[in-house]
Amino acid sequence: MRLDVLTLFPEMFSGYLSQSILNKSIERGLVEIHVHNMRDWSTDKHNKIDDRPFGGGPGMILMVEPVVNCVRDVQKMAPEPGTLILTTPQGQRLCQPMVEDLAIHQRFIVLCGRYEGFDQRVMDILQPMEVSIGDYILNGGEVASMVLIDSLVRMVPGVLGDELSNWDDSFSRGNRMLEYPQYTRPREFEGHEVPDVLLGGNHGAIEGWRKEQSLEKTKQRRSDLLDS
Ligand code: 6GU
Repeated sequence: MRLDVLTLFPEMFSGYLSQSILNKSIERGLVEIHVHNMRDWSTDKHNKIDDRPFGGGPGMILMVEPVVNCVRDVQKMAPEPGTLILTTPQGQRLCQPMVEDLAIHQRFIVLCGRYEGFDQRVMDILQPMEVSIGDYILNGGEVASMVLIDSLVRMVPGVLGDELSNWDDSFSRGNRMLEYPQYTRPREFEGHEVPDVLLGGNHGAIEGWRKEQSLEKTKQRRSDLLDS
């Protein structure tokens, strides 16, 4: 999977990209991530990339020309132009089935929104898929892009140790339940004990207990998941 990120704050990605799962996946050649500074596509001598909105109002708007030029140039950096995604609170809300559908693709270009947003003609011309990560406002699309990238990368075969686990995670099409509780050593801590069933070695009983725990937790916390 190849991801190209277009942002005005490329340094925000360096900590994220050096994190172990991602870094290993990049070293092993499973994932390629390129971060581009949209400012490099400025057409102005002061490196300007935003301007005041026509009609007035607060904030600055990302200009159409540098953004469109940047996307077109980056599209040409690989054999296929890829799926163009724009992170914006006005987008379709990200969910695990959407991640599963997207993860089939080999290449993505992720445009990170900033300020009061993009000139509408960016969306009209490039027709990106617009994605939000939830009903709250962030200072920019960068953190949302990292969330999206993180969710996509873990679907790439080989990135996780256990190949099946990602298609069976909570919220996926294959599993509408929250996870059951897990324990490790010690068996007792400050009077809190590990449930006996997990220590007994009866795999049928363990599986039954886990299903029951998952169902109970889902009923209590996320009964909406059981409706679908
Ligand atoms: Cl994608 N961007 C911003 N700025 N805020 C958000 C978001 C995206 N998703 C949720 N809130």
